[in-house]
Amino acid sequence: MTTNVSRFGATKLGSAFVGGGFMAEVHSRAARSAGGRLVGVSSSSLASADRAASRIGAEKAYDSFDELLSDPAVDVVHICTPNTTHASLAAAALRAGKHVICEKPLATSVADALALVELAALSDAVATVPFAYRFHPMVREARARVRSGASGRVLSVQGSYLQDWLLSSDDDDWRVDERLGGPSRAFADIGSHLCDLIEFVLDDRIAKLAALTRTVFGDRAHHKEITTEDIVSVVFETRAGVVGTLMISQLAPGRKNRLAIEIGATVESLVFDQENPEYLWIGKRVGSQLALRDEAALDPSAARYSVVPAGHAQGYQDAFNSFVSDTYCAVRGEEVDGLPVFADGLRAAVLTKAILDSNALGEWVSLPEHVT
Ligand code: SOE
Repeated sequence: MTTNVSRFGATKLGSAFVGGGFMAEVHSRAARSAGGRLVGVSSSSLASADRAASRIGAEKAYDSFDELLSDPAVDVVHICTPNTTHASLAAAALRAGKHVICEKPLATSVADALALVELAALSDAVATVPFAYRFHPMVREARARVRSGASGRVLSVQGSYLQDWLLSSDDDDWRVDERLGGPSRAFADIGSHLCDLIEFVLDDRIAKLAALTRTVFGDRAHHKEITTEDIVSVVFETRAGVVGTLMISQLAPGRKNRLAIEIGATVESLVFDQENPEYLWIGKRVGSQLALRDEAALDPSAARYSVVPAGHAQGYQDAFNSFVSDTYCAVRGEEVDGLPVFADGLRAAVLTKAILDSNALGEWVSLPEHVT
């Protein structure tokens, strides 16, 4: 892999993007903010790669993904294409010796996700999946409080991830189509973020779950006979014995991107809401507090992700920038804590399968301990 030396003398990593939609824009802003050189874009056609390259300010459009992979100026490949293409693109990028950031779901089957984890382990590449909500400072603060024991013993968790952008049958998107999105939609798309965040903050794993899924609209504007789910509800227990519930819906009026977790522990409750990410509610029997991000008061592991001074609101793109920045730090050989890697993408695939199996069987499903 070649790297590019910036005029400041620092090593600039060459970033390339596959796909030209909303997520490619988010990735490209983050890559630029992490000091990446936006080398190029490949998409479904040269014309759409060209449009995406000028929109995000990348140097060139590639005619094909192969051309992107054979460009020695590319160090990191950002995969931002429809879900069912992720696994083969990520595998090709790893085989070409590139570092990879692959959008979630990493793969739409456990077998494919496992194969990618194994392939990444055989290379010296950094291979990450953007579970970017881990990079909100108040999430890190919650994690630090749980880890240090300040919150006491965790007893319960209540999580929800609610959106309304698919609320009506007129709303449509490639994600509803199993052939592009994979067999699970609401869970793989947003429920996976929720479970990742819960397991990350608790440093624990869901051990067994019972799920109920619902496809409200079998027909949408451009898709018929839709099988992917709009709503998922889950009851679960973790390995440490924490009991929890989840509600995941893409048909929740007024909720735009509301990922919320409430942890109930013996000393305090902790509530994080990604539509209000500057705050952590620390609930106590006496003296509850709505804590505003203030780096002076945060655990150092959380203060690291406070990127503008307290009182100057930071949010989604900042968390994403921090994720890409940490990925690039890892590429440069620096140690970073809590980077979501391909094994975390595999974990999401395992959970997704458990959700679909539990719904189909109408039974509790235990998660395999040995996989992740
Ligand atoms: C759409 O549901 C979406 O863009 C997801 O695909 C992202 O992962 C989530 O962060 C925001 O919502």
